[in-house]
Amino acid sequence: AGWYFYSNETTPSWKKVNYNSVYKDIAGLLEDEDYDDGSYGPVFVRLAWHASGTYDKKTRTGGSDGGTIRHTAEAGHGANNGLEHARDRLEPLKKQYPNISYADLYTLAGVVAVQELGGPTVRWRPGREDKTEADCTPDGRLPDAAQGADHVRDIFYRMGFNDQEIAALVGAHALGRCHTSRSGFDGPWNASPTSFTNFFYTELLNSTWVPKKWNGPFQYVDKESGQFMMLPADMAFKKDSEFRKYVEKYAADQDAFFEDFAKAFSKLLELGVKFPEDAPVYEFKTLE
Ligand code: ZEM
Repeated sequence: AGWYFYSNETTPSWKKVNYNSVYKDIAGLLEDEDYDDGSYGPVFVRLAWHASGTYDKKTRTGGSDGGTIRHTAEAGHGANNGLEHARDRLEPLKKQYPNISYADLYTLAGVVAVQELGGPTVRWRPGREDKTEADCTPDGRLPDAAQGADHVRDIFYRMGFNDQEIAALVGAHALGRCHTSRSGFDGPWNASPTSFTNFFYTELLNSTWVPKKWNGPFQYVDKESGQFMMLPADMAFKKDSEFRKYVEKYAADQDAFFEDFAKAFSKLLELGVKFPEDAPVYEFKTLE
């Protein structure tokens, strides 16, 4: 007795968080009629993806563990422009749940957004730990929208994905839009940017895509209305025959897309994470 100098508090912080409650509170932050198309969902998905997509399987560096995307060094990478909107929106929840790591909060926000905007259930585990600015990865690990299939493969093979998984992941471009103030590109991919659908694939195949006439970076618009867009990297999924097989499959079969997206997105959010052995897998119920 009286031996223990250290606190006898043994519960790790990740176990002190009610994740069902965090899920509900993130869901409560999605809608805002004054922001973009009325929802923070798309930018939450992009935050979760960019937090995770720095992973390099060879050096086992990067990934969502560490929550390093919040540090100036990484937040300042060009590809991460605009993600402060998502981080700032989530910040009150970090105050409300001081035991959740930023790394868990940002990845969970992506899961909530996918599910609440009508997408599939995405399996998610807690237990990521935050790291310091020194753990930020160098710039250049995320894909460049101006490039094609070879570049897309280089980037996603580095993370450990195959062609099928890459084609499933890019279906997230059913959500949200490009902002000239963030990436330089402009416009939404389809008419329902706050619903998780297989419309990325149907639009890609069924619309005629022509170069946009403007002074901005090279991109495509649909010939008929001029309202919707594709990035050069998106068009690679139509032109490349291996990617296109999956585009055709997911355009024809929304259930197949949902199933494959859920698996690949869950894998993305876990790249490089050393989870505690007793971290449970959550399959959250969608609200309402
Ligand atoms: Zn995106 N993405 N992305 N992406 N992305 C943008 C927006 C969104 C690429 C890309 O360059 C861009 C994945 C893959 C790839 C989302 C999710 C996912 C934007 C526009 C660009 C330029 C940013 C802006 O201006 O606000 C490229 C080249 C990709 C690989 C081929 C994957 C994988 C994603 C998730 C699984 C989402 C949801 C958006 C919309 C964000 C918003 O704010 O509306």
